[in-house]
Amino acid sequence: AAAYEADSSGRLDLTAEKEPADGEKDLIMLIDDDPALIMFLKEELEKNQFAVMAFTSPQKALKALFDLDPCCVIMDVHMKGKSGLEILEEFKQYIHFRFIPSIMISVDNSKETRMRSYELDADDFIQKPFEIDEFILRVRRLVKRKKQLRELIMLDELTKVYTRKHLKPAFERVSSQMEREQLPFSAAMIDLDHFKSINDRYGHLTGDHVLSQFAEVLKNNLRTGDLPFRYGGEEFFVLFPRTDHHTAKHVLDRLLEQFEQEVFSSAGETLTVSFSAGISDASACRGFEHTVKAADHALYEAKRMGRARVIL
Ligand code: GH3
Ligand code: MG
Ligand code: MG
Ligand code: MG
Repeated sequence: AAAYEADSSGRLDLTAEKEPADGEKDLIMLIDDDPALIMFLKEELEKNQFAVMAFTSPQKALKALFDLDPCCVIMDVHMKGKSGLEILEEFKQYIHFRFIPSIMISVDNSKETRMRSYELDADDFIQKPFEIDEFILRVRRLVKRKKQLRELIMLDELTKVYTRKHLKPAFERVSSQMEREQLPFSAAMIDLDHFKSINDRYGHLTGDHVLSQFAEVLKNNLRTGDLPFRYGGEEFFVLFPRTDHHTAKHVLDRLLEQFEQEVFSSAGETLTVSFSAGISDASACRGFEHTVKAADHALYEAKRMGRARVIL
């Protein structure tokens, strides 16, 4: 994020880049079976303000991808156990992977390997050994481009959560993944309370501000693998992979408590807002429609019982 910092003469420097805190750094996933190369790359990438998670085992990397949401995946083509090209194919199963740049690295610069990488839609192929400054530059530009593209295509402009058209495909992918791994997963439908009266009393700009602020608090309360969507005007849907419905309720109870403490001000008045939510056990439901229906039904119960609550 750009920071506007005054220099010693008090002038503002609009180009100054603040060093991001550790938690805000873009995470790069590095997969290679050569520990020496990993050490070297990790150090160089960290010097360039990236956070790095390195894996020597492709299987472990594949499992971790789900929770990490990296900004870039760099992987070796030839490794023990599984080839980088096989992993690339498996990574494609994940919803956001389309927008995570993948860079293949290899001493094997044969035309066949390069062709296979590009066929599998790798974003770049870099032969080892490489010049590190050029390498960093290639990583940087891919990360930046894919971020812009991902935001433009997938996120709702006002709230910066996924748009509704991505919900069903995401559900199908998560669902088959959870079935394969025999893990529970849950879903929630959230609806802001008395939102029409907020618009009516304070105007649509205040309403918009409340919506984007809600989405911000929502994202801050979710874990990396959780997926938030804008379902309709003031309705949101969340997929919680690897989460049973009691845990999902706990997450939303905490979110509600936090959101109710947000104080908004408009035209000299202050207001607070609540939401109601319904949770469904997606692993026990029969498919997407059934899961939405069950969450919707629980939401209806929450409204009926007086709003500002989360119902299973
Ligand atoms: P309930 O507690 O029963 O949910 O009442 P409600 O007023 O929230 O429900 P209702 O569905 O009647 O109203 C939803 C309102 O949300 C109506 C619509 O004008 C408003 N809305 C939908 N999208 C947007 C938006 O993007 N910005 C703003 N400011 N308002 C929006
Ligand atoms: Mg190797
Ligand atoms: Mg509504
Ligand atoms: Mg509402």
